[in-house]
Amino acid sequence: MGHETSPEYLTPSSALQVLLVNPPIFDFTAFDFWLLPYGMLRVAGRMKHSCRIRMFDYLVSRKKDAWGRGPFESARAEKPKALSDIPRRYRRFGRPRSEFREFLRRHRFDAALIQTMMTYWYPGVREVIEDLRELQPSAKIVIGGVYTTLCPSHAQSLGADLVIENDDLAPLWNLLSVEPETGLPYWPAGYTDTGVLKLTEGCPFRCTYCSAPRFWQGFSARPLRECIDEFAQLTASGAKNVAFYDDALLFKPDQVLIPFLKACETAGRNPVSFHTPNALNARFVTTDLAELMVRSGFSSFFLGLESSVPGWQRETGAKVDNQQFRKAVDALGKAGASAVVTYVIVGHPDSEDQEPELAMRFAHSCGTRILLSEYSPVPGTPDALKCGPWADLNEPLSHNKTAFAIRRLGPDYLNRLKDLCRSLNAELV
Ligand code: B12
Ligand code: SF4
Repeated sequence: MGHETSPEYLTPSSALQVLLVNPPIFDFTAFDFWLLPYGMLRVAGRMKHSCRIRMFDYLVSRKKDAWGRGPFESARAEKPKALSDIPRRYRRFGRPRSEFREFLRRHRFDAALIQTMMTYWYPGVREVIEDLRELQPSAKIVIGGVYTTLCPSHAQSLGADLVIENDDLAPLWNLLSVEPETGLPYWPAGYTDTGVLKLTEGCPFRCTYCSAPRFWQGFSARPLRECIDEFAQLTASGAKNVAFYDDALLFKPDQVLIPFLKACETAGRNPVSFHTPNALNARFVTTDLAELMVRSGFSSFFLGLESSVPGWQRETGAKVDNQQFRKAVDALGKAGASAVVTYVIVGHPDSEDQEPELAMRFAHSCGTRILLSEYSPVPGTPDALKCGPWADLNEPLSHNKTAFAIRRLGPDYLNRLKDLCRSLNAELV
C-alpha cells in the first residue's frame, strides 16, 4: 500500500502546496487497531479544491490481518526521564526518520498539517516539527487533534505556527487564506484498504473518565446524506474494512444507524466488514438492532463495561448496568455475532472500588472475550483530578496508559490481571 502519496487533486501549479503528516509514535506498545488520521483527512477534504496535497504517513502496518489490523515497524528508543521508573521497553513505532527527511528534500511545501492523537504521543509530533523547521523553513506548521485539544498550552511549546483546539478551524483558513468547502474527506488513491466513518459527534453521557464531554457539548447526528456519500467514497476506493470512530454510535438508532444501514443495503453497497473499536454502549443493543447490525456486515462488537460494581458504574456516569450488558450480549449471540469483546478498565484511580477482576469474571460469565483497557488520564475530566499520586498532569508523558496502570497497580498485580484475562479468554476458544 502506498503511504507517501501523489496528489490526487491537481490544481494549477500556483496552488498552495500542502503536506499532511501522520507522525511516528513513541510508546511502550502500539498496534494498528484501525488507526487512521481521520481528523486530519476530514480537514484536508475541506481544502482539497484549492490546494495540492501530499501525505506522509509514518504509521503503515505491513502485515495486516483479515480485518485490516497489524503491527507497526518499530525500533528501541531512549526512555524519557518522566518514564524512567517504568520497567518496560520504550520504542519508536513507524517508518524511519531518514525516509521523511529524504522526502522533505525532494518536495517543497507552503504548509504542513500534523495529526496529533494521544497526549503522551507528543514526542513524535515534536520530531516531525524539528525536521520540517530544518528542511522546509518557510512552511507554515499547523497541529490539531486530540493532544492539542486536551493540552493546548503544552502543544504551544512544540514550535508550530498554529495550534488548533477542538474543531475551531477558522484560524487555519485565515492562516492559509483558504475558503473551505464542505467536502468529503481526503482519502488518497491507493492509501489504504481500511476506512473510517463517523455518523455522530459527541455522547449524551458524561462518564467521569472519558473525554467525550470535553470535546462536544452534547450529542448530534451528522447529515445522513454526507455519511452515505463518505461510505460510498470508501467502498469505491476498495475499502474492505470500515471502523466507526463514534463515541455513541447506537444512540437514537431510529435517526442515525438504522437509516444509514438501510440506505447502504438499498444501494447494494455492502461489501465491507464494519468494526466498532471505540466501544458500543450495550444499553442500546436491542434484538432488532443486533440482527440488523449482523446482517449489515458488523464483524466485531466491542462493548464498554469497565466495571461490574453497581456503585462504581453509577458514580462514573451510569452508561450501562450489568443487566443491560447481559441482555445486549444475549441479543448479539442470538443474532449470530461471533466476535463480542468487552473492555474492562485497569489502573483506574478508584481501582479498589472498580474491582477489575470482578468485571472480567462477569464479562466472561456472559460469554464474551475480554480486552483490558489501561486507564489513561484525560486532563479536564473529574477522574484526572484524582491522579495526582501517580501522574503529573502537566507532563503529558505521565498520561501514558502503560505507565499509569503500572504506577497505580504495581507491575505484579497488573501482570496477574493480564494472566487472568488470557486464561479466561483461552477458555472461550
Ligand atoms: C477513535 C478513537 C480511537 C481509535 C483509534 C484512533 C486513532 N486514529 O488513533 C481506537 C478505538 C483504536 C482508539 C484506541 C485507543 N484510544 Co482512543 N480515541 C478515539 C476517539 C474516540 C476519537 C479520536 C478521533 O480520531 N476522532 C476523529 C476526528 C474526526 O474527530 P476530531 O478529533 O473531533 O476531529 C476534528 C478536530 O479535532 C480537528 N482535528 C482533528 N485532527 C486534526 C488534525 C489537524 C492537522 C487539524 C488542523 C485539525 C484536526 O478537526 C476535526 C474535524 O472537525 C478519542 C476521543 C474523542 N472523542 O476524541 C479517543 C481517545 C483519543 N483515545 C484514548 C485512549 C486512551 C486510547 C487507548 C490508549 C485506549 C487503551 N487504554 O487502550 C487506545 C490506544 C490505541 C493504540 N494503538 O495504542 C484517549 C486519549 C487519552 C490521552 N491521554 O490522550 C481518548 C481521548 C479517549 C478517552 N479516554 O477519553 N482510540
Ligand atoms: S458513554 Fe462512552 S463515550 Fe459516552 S461519556 Fe461514557 S465512556 Fe464516554
